Order: sequence, then C-alpha cells, then structure tokens
Amino acid sequence: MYLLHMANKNYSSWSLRPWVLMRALDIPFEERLTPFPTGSSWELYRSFSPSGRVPCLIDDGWAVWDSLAIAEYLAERHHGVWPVEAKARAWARSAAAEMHSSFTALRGDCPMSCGVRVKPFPMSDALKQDLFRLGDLWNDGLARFGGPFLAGAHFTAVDAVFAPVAFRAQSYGLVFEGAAVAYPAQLLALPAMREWYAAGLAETWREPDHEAEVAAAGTVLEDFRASA
Ligand SMILES: N[C@@H](CCC(=O)N[C@@H](CS)C(=O)NCC(=O)O)C(=O)O
Repeated sequence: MYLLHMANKNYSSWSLRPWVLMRALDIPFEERLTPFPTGSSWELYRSFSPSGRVPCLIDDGWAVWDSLAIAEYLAERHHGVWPVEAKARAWARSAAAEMHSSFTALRGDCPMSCGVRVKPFPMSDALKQDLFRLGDLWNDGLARFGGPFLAGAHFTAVDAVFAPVAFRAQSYGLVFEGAAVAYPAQLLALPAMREWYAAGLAETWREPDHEAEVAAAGTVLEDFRASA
C-alpha cells in the first residue's frame, strides 16, 4: 500500500494534490500527517522526504517526492490519472505544469487556510494578472472538453493540481467569469474535497508563520476551525 507523507490539511496546498487525486480515483493509500512545526520543518521532513518537503509518496520503501512527479508515478500504474485522449492529455499536462511553475502571486498573496474567510487587501497587479490567466485557462479547458472538469467529464490530475485554488477562492472570495465561475464550487462539492475540508476544520494546530501569511493577505472575517 502507498504511504503518503503530508502536512496539515488546513494549510498544505501541495499535500492536497496527490491526496485528492488518489481519493477521487479510489487508489488505496495510507496517509501520514506530520504537522508543520514552529520554525523550520527541514530537519523533521528530511527524516522521511529527500527534499525536506511534503508531499512525499513511499511505494514499497521507494520515495517519490514533488506533487507533479507523484501524479506521473501514479499515472504509470493506474488508469484515469490523465485524460485518455492524447490532445486532452497534452492540454491537461500543460495546464498542470503551468500551475506548478507559475501563479506565484496567487500562491503568495492568497495562502491556503481552508477554514478561514478573509477580506483581501487591495490586489497587486501581479495577482490580478494571475487571476485573469487562471480564469482564461479554466474557461479554455471547460469549453474545449465540455466540462464539468477541466479536461472533460472526469476528474483527473489537472483538477487535483487546481484543487487548492478552490479553497483559496472560498477563503478569499475570488471570483471568475464565464464557465469558470462554477468550477471552484464543482471541486469543493466532491466527496474527497469535503472529506479534506472537514478534517482541516477539525485540526487544532496553529503554525505561526502560516497564520502570519494569512494575516498579511487581508482581514480575517471568520474562522471555522476547531479552537486551538
Ligand atoms: N513543488 C513541491 C512543493 C512542496 C512544498 O513546498 N511543500 C510545502 C508544504 S505545502 C513544504 O513542504 N514546506 C516546507 C518548507 O518549506 O520547509 C511539490 O509540488 O510537492
């Protein structure tokens, strides 16, 4: 059985990707959640992940790290990780790679914290540009492949890569145009996403650096998490 090393469900956007992919595709795995320590997580995470970061998938003692590499590893072993049709697969891989390597303003200015609702401070031009491109990209996929998921009728790795953005949209009230308006809600309604969200809300850990990042992003209006 696969072992997925991961961090707090409330905060860890990178951990969410392989977790929701495996859950949605019914790939059995054991999760091992190591909460973010206060300060550097390097020493702690190095004890199980070569990069000192999560997620890290262990298969029969063999480590696969980085969420995109984990998706590719799973794709070699399980059906449905990427779309079957070659052009849809190429589009999905392009979009996933773009999310993986870009959208730095979105990641920095709207850090994931599933349980909070935030009135964001005025958006930087870089964030506005990221949100424009995100809507553009989602609308393109939904129009090309007919939805309701980005590369067609089925949830695939490209949706898993954007799953953290659905939580960010919920937390920061991010709005999109066209067919993309409904896409975050489509993701949030998935049983796997609801399971993740419920577990995130139940967490009582508070990691000061992550809390500070949220405080720097805007005014916290509501916090639905269990008391620390
Ligand atoms: N590109 C990596 C990013 C992994 C990453 O940065 N993970 C964060 C947790 S969400 C982490 O381990 N942070 C620990 C640190 O920065 O020390 C991936 O896709 O897995």
